Amino acid sequence: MPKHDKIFATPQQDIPDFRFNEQVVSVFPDMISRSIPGYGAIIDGIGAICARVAQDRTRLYDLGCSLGAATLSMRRHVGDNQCRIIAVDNSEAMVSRAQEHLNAFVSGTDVELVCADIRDVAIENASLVVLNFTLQFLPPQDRADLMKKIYQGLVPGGVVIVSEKLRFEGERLHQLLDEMHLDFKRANGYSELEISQKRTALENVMKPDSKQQHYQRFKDAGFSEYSSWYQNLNFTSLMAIK
Ligand code: GEK
Repeated sequence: MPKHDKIFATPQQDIPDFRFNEQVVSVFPDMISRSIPGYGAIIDGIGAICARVAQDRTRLYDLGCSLGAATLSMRRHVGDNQCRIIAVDNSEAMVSRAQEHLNAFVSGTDVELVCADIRDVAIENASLVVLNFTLQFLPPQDRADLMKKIYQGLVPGGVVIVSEKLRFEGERLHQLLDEMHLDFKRANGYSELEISQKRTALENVMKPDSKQQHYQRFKDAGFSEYSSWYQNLNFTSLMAIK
């Protein structure tokens, strides 16, 4: 059983910016599944996409891998085609716990776990690159260059998956879907205090884009085919094919 997330359950005087530290790592599976509608379906979908698009002797990247849920899903579905998975996160606490998770399962597919900033990692010979709820944590001005680097590093037919919280350009639509997301969190046992303190902690670190911004970024990077393949309230997963 994953440990229950109670990080924001008691009133805090000064709420520091959210960080992926030891405390977050210890409750992460519970936190992410109670906060992101459709998270489990997206993890399963990443495996299903991987089974179809992974090309022989190429690399699969999981950028911002946290505890390796997407990596494990890819590894379960990739088949025997001599692919290598490269999983990257810049939180040391995440990477060391992810290593324990990966060691718990036997597999014929190599996984290289790297503690680094995804902006500094070379993308080469890739048939699948996954950014599962990671891009939104990158400073907005760095997102276009990362997408260009990914496009350059993909082989023809290679795919990038980008899962994100969405901002909507219509104000009423934005508010409605935002409220429905808060209802989802309430239904999962988060109190008003937890919801509001977490929101404050994330304010400076997580900056969601609109779907239009994502599509424009794919286009500017060189992709001509892209779409959303999953959406639940204001959370989506997009894919683009080189
Ligand atoms: C999952 N993909 O379970 N470089 C490397 N890692 C980063 C950077 C960066 N610049 N910025 C943030 N991260 C996972 C969930 S969580 C999403 C991803 C969430 C890492 C950060 O340390 C954290 O582990 C992850 O991106 C975002 O499928 O918690 O909402």
